[in-house]
Amino acid sequence: MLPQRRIKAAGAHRRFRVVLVKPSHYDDDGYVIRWYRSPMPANSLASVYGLVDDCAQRQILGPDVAIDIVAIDETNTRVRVDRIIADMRANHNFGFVGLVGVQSNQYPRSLDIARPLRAADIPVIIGGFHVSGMLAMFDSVGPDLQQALDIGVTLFAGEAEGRMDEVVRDAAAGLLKPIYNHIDDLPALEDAVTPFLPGNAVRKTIGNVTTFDAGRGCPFQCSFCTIINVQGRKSRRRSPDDVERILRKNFAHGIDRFFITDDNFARNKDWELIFDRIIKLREEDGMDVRFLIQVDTLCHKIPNFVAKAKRAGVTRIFIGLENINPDNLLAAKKRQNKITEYRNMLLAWKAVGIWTYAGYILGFPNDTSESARRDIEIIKKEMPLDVLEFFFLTPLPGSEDHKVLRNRGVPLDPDLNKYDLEHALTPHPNMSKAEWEKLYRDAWAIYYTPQHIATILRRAQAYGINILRLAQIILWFATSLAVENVHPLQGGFFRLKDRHERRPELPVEPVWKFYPQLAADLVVKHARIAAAAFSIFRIYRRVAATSHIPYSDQAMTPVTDDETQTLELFTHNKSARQAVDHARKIKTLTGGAGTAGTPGILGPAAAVGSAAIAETAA
Ligand code: B12
Ligand code: SF4
Repeated sequence: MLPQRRIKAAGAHRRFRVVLVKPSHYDDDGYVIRWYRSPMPANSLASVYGLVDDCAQRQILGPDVAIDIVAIDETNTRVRVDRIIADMRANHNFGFVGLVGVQSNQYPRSLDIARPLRAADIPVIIGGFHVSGMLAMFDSVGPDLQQALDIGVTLFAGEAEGRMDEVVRDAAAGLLKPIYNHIDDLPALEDAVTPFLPGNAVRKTIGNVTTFDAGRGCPFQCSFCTIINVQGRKSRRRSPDDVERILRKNFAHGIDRFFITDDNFARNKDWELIFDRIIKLREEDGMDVRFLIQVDTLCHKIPNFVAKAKRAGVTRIFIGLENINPDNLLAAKKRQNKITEYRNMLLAWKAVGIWTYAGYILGFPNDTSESARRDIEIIKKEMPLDVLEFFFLTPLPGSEDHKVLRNRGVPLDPDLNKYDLEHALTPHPNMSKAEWEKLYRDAWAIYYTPQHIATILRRAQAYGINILRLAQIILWFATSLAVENVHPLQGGFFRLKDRHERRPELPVEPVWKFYPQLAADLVVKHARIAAAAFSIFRIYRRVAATSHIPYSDQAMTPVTDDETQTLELFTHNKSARQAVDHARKIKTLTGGAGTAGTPGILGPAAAVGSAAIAETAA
């Protein structure tokens, strides 16, 4: 029997079964990436679960049909297809299996789960970014989506808020359509159903952290981005009442840490109303809730944004820094990222004691193996960043880059399993595949040296940040790739592997080979983690012992006008120097701003904030 949530329905004599699976994907050896504990529940799963649960509560199939829902996150739970088949068969296949939030890299795994289910005549629906991204960018279904249609899988593109009744009713009537395409009709989120996951699904995560989206959409136009083509460029958002409901519901269950998954919370049009509501919950109702949010590099220019984020309990922010070479940023249409603002922005967050995570993309057209290494060194020296994480520039299905390359006939790696931002998938003008891959692996080692870990902790200590907690996160980011061979965002606690959970194209390994190898891997990996933990803990102890000594360095120095002549960030190449000249011209045009408020090249926030955003978002 599968664990499930039974909705009480007086008099119900039939049960419609919905099994929701958030699939994982295969590692480079072909095994499903699965952990004893994953870091946090998947918001996609919670959103879809909430919507089906809402159908159940409203008894949309009539008072005599109850809806049972099972939620399985494959990153922490083994998907037993045989059991799902047995369970469904016992119920005369009255129900469906939903493969939820399927990313491109999870699409091959999803098809592998779907095949035996379809062979047993169980209705299967796939939704998520791969299906939505492909149908958003192309007029016809390509060969990979066709594979799903050929085995009778239903595809769902777009968002399910307001559309789940139709899907559930069609499935119950045995009339599922091949494709539900709502990509051009994005629903409003005010008063949308609250995402929800039952206790048994949340218990397999670390504990007191969960995810929710307060809004969707981003106004910018980065060419590698899928979000704008799937969720749109207009801000759609949940109401502050909804957000309060989500927070209270979780808080009542002991969950007080949240990752707000909006790709750009700074452009959620109700950010201030939402922060104000959370500030009230924290300051008047005593709810000590804390947040990680994602923002853009101009967010510090929005009046009150940083200050209110602090009061609302934001302790960490994630920024898509992406690169420090303006030519690369321009090539990716990331015009809102101005290197002349980076230090202002980071220092604004640091001044209120908030940690910064930044994503850095390797393999933009102007990158060379040497320039990227030099750029990381510049960041270490001149930018007050805590955690830096690296990605390959990847033409993700759903992005403009993917569409352009495909239309031009550029050879793209055909294995969707690799579209996880951790593989080189296209030819690069300045690097061979091997050089690019080496650069990616080396980048982590170049950033997370013992010396630089000490510097990050020293800086954080000077800003009043909890450095023991930061040291733990650094351990996670510094070791994930080296030890587990996965990006930290795909990581978890204690890797689990089953001999049979392997890509069907690869052979099942014999017992005598598989288990000794698994045991040896476990010993080696845990020895390496222990050694890294010991080394980082020693660094932490050394730094903590100097807490009484004031610390400052180049990265922490407040922004000055003349730093454009001295810092390598602004002088390392021609395009950096041109970016500085451009910023100067804007400063002159906007009336010499920069003499008050946040100092620096572009001047105080309010003076040019909205103009800069309008310029870049246009
Ligand atoms: C939060 C998040 C994470 C979190 C948690 C995972 C999660 N999904 O909650 C973490 C940090 C772990 C993460 C990691 C990764 N992520 Co991520 N993540 C996101 C983010 C920001 C939000 C996801 C979300 O909650 N969206 C809101 C939900 C409601 O939308 P949705 O999933 O599309 O679901 C709706 C519809 O699609 C539909 N639907 C979906 N499923 C189903 C099923 C049925 C039956 C039906 C009817 C409808 C339906 O209804 C839903 C409600 O409207 C998205 C970007 C984004 N804006 O979505 C990236 C995103 C999904 N991630 C992405 C990637 C690449 C990754 C990583 C591979 C990156 C890496 N190398 O580490 C890893 C993979 C790890 C993993 N196991 O998922 C990409 C995927 C792109 C693509 N084409 O595949 C995205 C789009 C970001 C990007 N860079 O473009 N991620
Ligand atoms: S800032 Fe760029 S990458 Fe980030 S969500 Fe917006 S368009 Fe996408």
